[in-house]
Amino acid sequence: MIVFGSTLSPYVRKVMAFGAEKGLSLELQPAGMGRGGPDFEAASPFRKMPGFKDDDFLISDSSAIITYLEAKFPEPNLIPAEPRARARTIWYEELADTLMMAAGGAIFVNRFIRPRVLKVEADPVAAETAQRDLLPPIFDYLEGVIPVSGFLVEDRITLADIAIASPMATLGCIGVESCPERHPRLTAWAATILARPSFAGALQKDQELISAMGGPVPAQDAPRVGNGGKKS
Ligand SMILES: N[C@@H](CCC(=O)N[C@@H](CS)C(=O)NCC(=O)O)C(=O)O
Repeated sequence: MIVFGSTLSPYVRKVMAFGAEKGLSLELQPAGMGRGGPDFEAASPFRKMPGFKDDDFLISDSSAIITYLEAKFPEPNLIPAEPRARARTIWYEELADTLMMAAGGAIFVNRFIRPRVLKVEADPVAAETAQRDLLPPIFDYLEGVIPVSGFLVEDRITLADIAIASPMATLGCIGVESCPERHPRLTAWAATILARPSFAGALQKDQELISAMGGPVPAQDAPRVGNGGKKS
């Protein structure tokens, strides 16, 4: 099975980590932002990553791919069957894919993708606004809901942990992390989830790639996430 894209995209990272937690071997082929080939374009008609191929089956969108993998390889189950746990798992996935990605995307695109990859003008104010105003309320919320078990749902690894950890991993690659003083539980949870083999290998390669490309453009005036908007 082939996943088209780059794990710098949290959507791609989510699919790769989900497959790894299931013990699947998913081959990652570079695609997106001008790269790819006929299979990627057939899988992803709007050229968004991830695309996916399993024999003659082609599809895109991380949630669609994960739905396919969960149905085809039900064990270990990563989307709970119990109705409330299942709904909460999808809530966390949606939180990651929508609100976290809106905040994280503005930061990552303007500190790394535009200046270092595309080499076009970036919008540092959009990045700083997202870091100051959009990310802290999400991190505050997560700080309040992470159970002592260290897993978001059913006291075991599920799609919920994988989905929320994925954008945090990408942001961590450019030095944007939760503040351990304000978000001790979230910070410890993220460190534990991202140390799992399903994340750790790709993460190290992504960090090396970002460094090799010059690292993120430093924030001009950005506060640490969660220190009340004060400069660190
Ligand atoms: N809802 C989609 C979102 C996919 C998406 O927006 N991917 C971004 C990368 S994070 C992308 O391919 N951007 C490149 C582009 O728009 O050309 C999913 O869950 O897979």
